[in-house]
Amino acid sequence: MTSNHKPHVEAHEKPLDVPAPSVEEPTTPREPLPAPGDQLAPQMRTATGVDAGRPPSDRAQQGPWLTTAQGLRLRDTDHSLKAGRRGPTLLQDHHLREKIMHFDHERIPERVVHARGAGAHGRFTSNGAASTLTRAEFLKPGVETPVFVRFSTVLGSRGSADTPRDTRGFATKFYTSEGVYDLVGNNIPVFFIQDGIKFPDIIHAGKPEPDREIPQAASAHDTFWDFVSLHTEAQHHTLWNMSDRALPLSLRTMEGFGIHTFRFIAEDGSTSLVKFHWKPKAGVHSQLWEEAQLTAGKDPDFQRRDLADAIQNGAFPEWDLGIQVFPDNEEQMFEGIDLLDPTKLVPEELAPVEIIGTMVLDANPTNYFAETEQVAFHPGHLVPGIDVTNDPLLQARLFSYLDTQITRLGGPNFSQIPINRPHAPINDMLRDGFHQDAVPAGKAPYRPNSLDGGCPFKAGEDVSAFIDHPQVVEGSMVREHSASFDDHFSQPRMFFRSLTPVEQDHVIGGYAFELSKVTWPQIRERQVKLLVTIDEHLGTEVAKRLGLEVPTPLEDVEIVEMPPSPALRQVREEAYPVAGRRVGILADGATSLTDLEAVVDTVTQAGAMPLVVGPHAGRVECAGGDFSADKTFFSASSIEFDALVLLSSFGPAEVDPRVQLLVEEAYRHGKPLGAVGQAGDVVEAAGIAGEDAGIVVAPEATGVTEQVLELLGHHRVWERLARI
Ligand code: HDE
Repeated sequence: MTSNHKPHVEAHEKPLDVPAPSVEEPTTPREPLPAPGDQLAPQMRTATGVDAGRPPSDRAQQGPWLTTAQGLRLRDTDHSLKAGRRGPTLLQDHHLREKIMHFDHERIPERVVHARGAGAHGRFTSNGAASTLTRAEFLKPGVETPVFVRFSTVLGSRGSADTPRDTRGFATKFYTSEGVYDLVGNNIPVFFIQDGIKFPDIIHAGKPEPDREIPQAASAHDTFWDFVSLHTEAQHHTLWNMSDRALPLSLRTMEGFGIHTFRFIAEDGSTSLVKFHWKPKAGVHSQLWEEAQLTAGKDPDFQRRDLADAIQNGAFPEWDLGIQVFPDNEEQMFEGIDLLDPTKLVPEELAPVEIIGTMVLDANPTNYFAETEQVAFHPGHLVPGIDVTNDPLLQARLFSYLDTQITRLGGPNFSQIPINRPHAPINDMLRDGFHQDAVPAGKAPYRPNSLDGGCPFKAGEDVSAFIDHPQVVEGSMVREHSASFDDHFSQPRMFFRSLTPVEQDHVIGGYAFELSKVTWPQIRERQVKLLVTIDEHLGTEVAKRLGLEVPTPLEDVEIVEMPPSPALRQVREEAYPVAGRRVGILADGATSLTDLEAVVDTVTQAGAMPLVVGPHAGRVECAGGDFSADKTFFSASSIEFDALVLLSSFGPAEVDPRVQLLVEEAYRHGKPLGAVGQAGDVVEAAGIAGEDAGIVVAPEATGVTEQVLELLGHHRVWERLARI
């Protein structure tokens, strides 16, 4: 038995390629430390897109000495220049002035929506399946393209928690050889509004109320429900927001959707309409509402931390990119579904998702502000072979994204910020403006010219120019929408009826929670009427929880009965991979080290993350040796684990109340629980029957762990939840 057993490299431990800090302040001058191995910075491209052939670390601070922004070496930065030791500070203190001036301006406006986000670098590899449909170079077989992804919540401020009930943004920047392509999507396949002109309305309604600026990052308040209950087209997205999709467990376990229909243009000029889907290899998993609320308090950075930890530990998140393909006909309809209406999805059973490539996120950003905060996405960042459609929501977005960066990033040159620099040569005739990083040579930033030898020249199709699709347009100028946009109920009904009973219960609970926070009964009544119209069971159950009479459905609403779409469920028959999932292993002085090692090995071999929870930090003496705890009974919380294995009775007389709480919560949240030997007493003390679903009590550690991992493949013990 080894006494320096290290069951797990702690997720929060610094990566091994960074030297450990000394206890005393280091005083010997040295060059800055290299960035940790899990981090990547934007490639060294010039402001005009050229590979500078230098390491990205050249962007970091240089040299061993403290300097001013001008490179002047400084001897002291702790004392301002004063007239005498106790005298006033002198106006001539140029160092104080520079330091404070810069600090005073460190903040920029947060994004007006999607302010809270986390980013990562990676690469996308195309399998070529789309290359017959689009001439986009990065979708040709085997082409690998660097990407930067930013995930976000929508409503909360930059400092808000990661786990509110909300839609998540899923924005990907592809640095292709033909220029930047941005796929700016969400984790929900439909949107609240059909026309972008209403975006300020839905966002004003969802953001904190303007008088008291509450609640933060929450839709459970009067103005949100006032708007959506008066606005029937919002019902579909709202229903998704009340479902488990709005409570993703991790950014690694979310699907992504482009929502709008886009147009692919092939080499031969033929076109097709497509919808984009990101499919996570780790499966689609969510938190329960109680877990999400606990998490917001215990660890508001839960998802951001999870993403960074996973990448740091080499568990790189992966998604397949897929497309649904539709004929590009004049109606732009498919099986009666309007492809230009962003409140509608096309069930996968009608149009299967064809995989066209895979994305791996394999590096953390080096600097949050420089990269994740300053990255600027835009649905109008397109490449040859991909074009937009007339979806009126998408059309408004094409205005908005450039516009917002001017306020947020301080001028029109934001595409020159390192994270936004294309990996293709730029010759744009755009000049000057705040923060101009390029140094344009020549005299003639206009066309045609002869003074600069005619450069830049117009590109032809042969050199992959972007050619606007010559779509035929006609019609009178009107502020109206197409009649096919009027159906607001068929798809919410189809979505609700596609869910399993336990998922439907969560939706009912979501509505009941949110509407119980609404102060005006009139708004509740109005919304419940819409719910009964969507589905009688949904409306009746929510009405019951709100103490309302069940209203009659809206009259004169035509609903098309659509068959359920099992692809929309998260709870599925087949098991998901357990790689990257977190197994809490509770141990103390009475634990046998052999058992502990067996559990850690079994979990590790399955690709999951073992996290040892012990009575105190540092080394814990136990039966047969000692171990080091990743987490402690006083700091660990049940939300940090997807399953638990107990390796002691945590006595001697009564079970440690902190362990009991962990076990009770994990049980309540439907998590698989394993108890080895004497640990069965803990299960009993928590009032849980040993033969209950998802409870494994047995004498042998490896066998218990294997069964727990098998249960984890289904994410939760669903039959247990159905009863709670
Ligand atoms: Fe956005 N949205 N949006 N949006 N959106 C922004 O752009 C906007 C919409 C989405 O990580 C803003 O740079 C309008 C749909 C994501 O940096 C802003 C409309 C979808 C992100 C903006 C929509 C999205 C944004 C704020 C209605 C899913 C975060 C800061 C016409 C397909 C990107 C910024 C990031 C961000 C406007 C609707 C996704 C103001 C006007 C639909 C993922 O330009």
